[in-house]
Amino acid sequence: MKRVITYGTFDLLHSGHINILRRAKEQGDYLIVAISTDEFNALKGKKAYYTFEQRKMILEAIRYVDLVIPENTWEQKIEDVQKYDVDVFVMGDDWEGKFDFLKDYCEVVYLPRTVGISTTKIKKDLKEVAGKK
Ligand code: C2G
Repeated sequence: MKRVITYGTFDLLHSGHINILRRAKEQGDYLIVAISTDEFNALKGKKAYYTFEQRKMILEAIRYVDLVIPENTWEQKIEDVQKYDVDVFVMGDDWEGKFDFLKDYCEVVYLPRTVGISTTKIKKDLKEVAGKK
């Protein structure tokens, strides 16, 4: 059983998120997703539209996802990799190189981001539509 982990906010779920989750699952047999808590998002300078509980429930409904855990800190990754016996760590390549320290503990894979979609773009586009009404 090859175990994979990935991290993120996953707010306003979109095709870019689904693409990374599908490709992360393809790296093994079991995918763990660590979702940023609302408090950790504040540390990341992000304010998610959906609460942690809502984002957790949505991610748990995705066929590629086997387990959802909270991401509370930047420093929990090594502990998570050991605690969940992870073989592969996956992130989008906007994080290329940032988590190479995990190479001492598991395989580290950065996958190309999906071009043209982001939660920020969704929020911006919706604001423009609302402004035109
Ligand atoms: N992503 C993607 N393509 C997009 C948008 C996002 O592949 N168009 C990927 C990101 O690269 C990331 C994942 O989807 O791997 C989740 O993205 P975010 O929710 O924006 O997560 P982020 O804020 O980058 O948090 O400790 C790591 C952080 O929690 C990562």
